[in-house]
Amino acid sequence: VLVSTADGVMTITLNRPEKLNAFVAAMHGLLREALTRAEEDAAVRAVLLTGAGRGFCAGQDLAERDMNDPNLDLGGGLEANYNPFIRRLRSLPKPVACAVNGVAAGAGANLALAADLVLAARSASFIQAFSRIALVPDCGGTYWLPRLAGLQRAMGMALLAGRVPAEDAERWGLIWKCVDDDKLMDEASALARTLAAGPTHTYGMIKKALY
Ligand code: LHQ
Repeated sequence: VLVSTADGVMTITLNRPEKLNAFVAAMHGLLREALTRAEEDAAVRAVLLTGAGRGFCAGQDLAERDMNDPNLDLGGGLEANYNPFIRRLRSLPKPVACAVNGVAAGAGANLALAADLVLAARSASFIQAFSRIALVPDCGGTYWLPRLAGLQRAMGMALLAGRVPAEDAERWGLIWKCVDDDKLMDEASALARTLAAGPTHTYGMIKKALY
């Protein structure tokens, strides 16, 4: 995970591009640290989340877990790592933008959708991949998907686990905006800087009120 701060914006980049930034255990600690700093450091007035390489995040690294182990405690991992991170993003009293630079699957899709404003590259897509491996959507998906996109679209995404292109995601209200690939990072940085220049305390209250 790469973390840098400039112009009031903390940029957090998931950085395992060769595995489409799939989550391994070490990433959770680094993300926790970054969010603590984002919370505490007055110089951070907005957060921008993105991924390195051609993907945003392919969810949990499936090679890290033996999915056939009958004693595997996936719920424990969610409670310890994923769910607190999602809740902290939502409740951070500063705005969080996300630049979805490529495919966002499983936990990766719902992490992207946990940002306050989501931009996605036209070539990016969202996959509720969970049911492909006999899991229920996690990381807030069952709560947020029907609220963002409506119950039928949420149901279709969760049951069929298909790829939802960024343009559909925008049309469905899953995300704020779909932009041309070569404009994504410029637009996302401009958006994050605009947020960083705004009334941080008020933004925090707006988030609280809307959520
Ligand atoms: C991966 C992954 C991956 C490891 C691509 N793991 N290597 C679960 C358990 C516990 C707690 C929390 O919550 C969860 C929720 C989840 O996140 S469940 C869902 C997990 N994710 C998936 O099921 C998605 C799996 N990935 C895919 O279906 C494809 O990779 C997508 C559709 C995302 C992208 O396809 P392509 O663009 O064709 O890329 P690729 O499949 O060739 O992937 C590139 C590399 O990344 C490849 O490695 P390799 O060494 O062969 O080049 C993949 O194995 C690796 N990779 N996702 N989740």
